[in-house]
Amino acid sequence: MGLNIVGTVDKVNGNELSYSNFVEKYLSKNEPVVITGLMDDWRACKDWVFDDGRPNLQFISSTFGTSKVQVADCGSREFTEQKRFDMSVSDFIAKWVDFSSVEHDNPSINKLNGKTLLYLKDWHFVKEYPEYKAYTTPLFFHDDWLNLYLDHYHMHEDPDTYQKRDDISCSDYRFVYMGAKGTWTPFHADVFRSYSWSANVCGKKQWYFLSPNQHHLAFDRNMKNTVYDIFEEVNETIFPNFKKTTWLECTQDENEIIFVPSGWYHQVHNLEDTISINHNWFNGYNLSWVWDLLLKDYKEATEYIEDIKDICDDFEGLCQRNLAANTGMNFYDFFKFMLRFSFANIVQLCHLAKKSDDVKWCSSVKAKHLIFNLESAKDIAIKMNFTCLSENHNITLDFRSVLKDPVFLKLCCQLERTYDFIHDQCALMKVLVEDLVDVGICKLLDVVVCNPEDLVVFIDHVLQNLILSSHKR
Ligand SMILES: O=C(O)CCC(=O)C(=O)O
Repeated sequence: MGLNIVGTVDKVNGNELSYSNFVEKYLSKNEPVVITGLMDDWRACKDWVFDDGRPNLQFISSTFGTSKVQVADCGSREFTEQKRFDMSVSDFIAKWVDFSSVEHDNPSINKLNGKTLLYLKDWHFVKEYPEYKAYTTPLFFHDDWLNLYLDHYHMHEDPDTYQKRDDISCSDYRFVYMGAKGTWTPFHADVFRSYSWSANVCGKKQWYFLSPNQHHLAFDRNMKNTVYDIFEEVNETIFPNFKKTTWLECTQDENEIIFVPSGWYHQVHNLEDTISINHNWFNGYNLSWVWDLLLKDYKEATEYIEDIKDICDDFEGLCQRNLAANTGMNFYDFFKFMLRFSFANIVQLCHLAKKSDDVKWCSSVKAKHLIFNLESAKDIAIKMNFTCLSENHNITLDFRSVLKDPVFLKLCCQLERTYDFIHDQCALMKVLVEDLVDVGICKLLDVVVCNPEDLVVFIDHVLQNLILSSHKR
């Protein structure tokens, strides 16, 4: 039975789309879109591609060949993913060239010998080659708290896995993907239920999207696993509702960028030899997706070891450790992340209030954005308040010492640059720490936040004070 395709994805010219339109139509509505016209100046599009659109594999192999990367075997499944192994870029490219020459002589080789079809995935290219500047992140995707955070902090630090701290695999979510025609990615939703964007440097991809309000239809009876390949013969006994699903389909061409919203399950096929760049990211608009996933995974982690609860000294600690191991972060990691971003948004807002002579400063687009961010952090803190986090106060951040932390101040400066760039359309400017911390926020300096409830009170306090004081000017 084929898929029931009911629509396609909007395609818009990025040069005719304003940031506020992108937010209004796609980011806040959580709808996919393909954006054209934003990759003209990318170095990757010149260096990595021949004039006829084929990937310049020789260039990539000779320039980056020694890098160690993860390669998926598209013909073999391991649990819910394709089987992966490590390889050097030059070995991967040698096998790709070899495969393509065989395939050229025998076009049906894909089906005969699917095991040879290799797909390079999740190459942390920017981390490995920071000086090379293969591309610039388009304006629409700049408000990226995930990668900004990981440039300054670790998402999860566990004494047991201390030696792995510098492991490049969780250092950021900025990737290069490369694969021959026929390579593909099985049905999934993205890590942390983040947004992603994916840009075709060369080649063509076919995307199949299932909207979040239908994702339950693709799960098994226990809501544990989804279908692996939407084109295989789906077993009706295991997946009784799959036949009711309806799909969006979309072809993404060379030099087009697709925005994948939070929680949309998708499957992707390379219709030609393809190289793509993609980022996973989240911000104030989809933070609630991250929290909802953590809560769901926490419940599953707890249920899984329920039978040892009575004999376990620190059952809650074990659940949080398992959550971090499975999902990549636990409640405490996420709360710390939220605190730092809430503080950073408060610093920006105070700075904006201080430097503006206009009493209407808080109705500027930038101020509204910062207020929105704080409101969404507050909404999540309210939800978090009903969890174990409200009882176990083992996270304490006081505003005064956070403001003295050079790493936090660097993050703040980057966030300020980001919002200047997005809203004032000025080039990415250096922001000085001295400008930022001179914020006249003395009254806030003694605030100490230990739990979600404190965070809610703090955000309310800041918003009321700043906005009230702007009316009094
Ligand atoms: O390009 C691919 O094969 C998969 C990309 C993907 O799933 C994503 O960007 O979310």
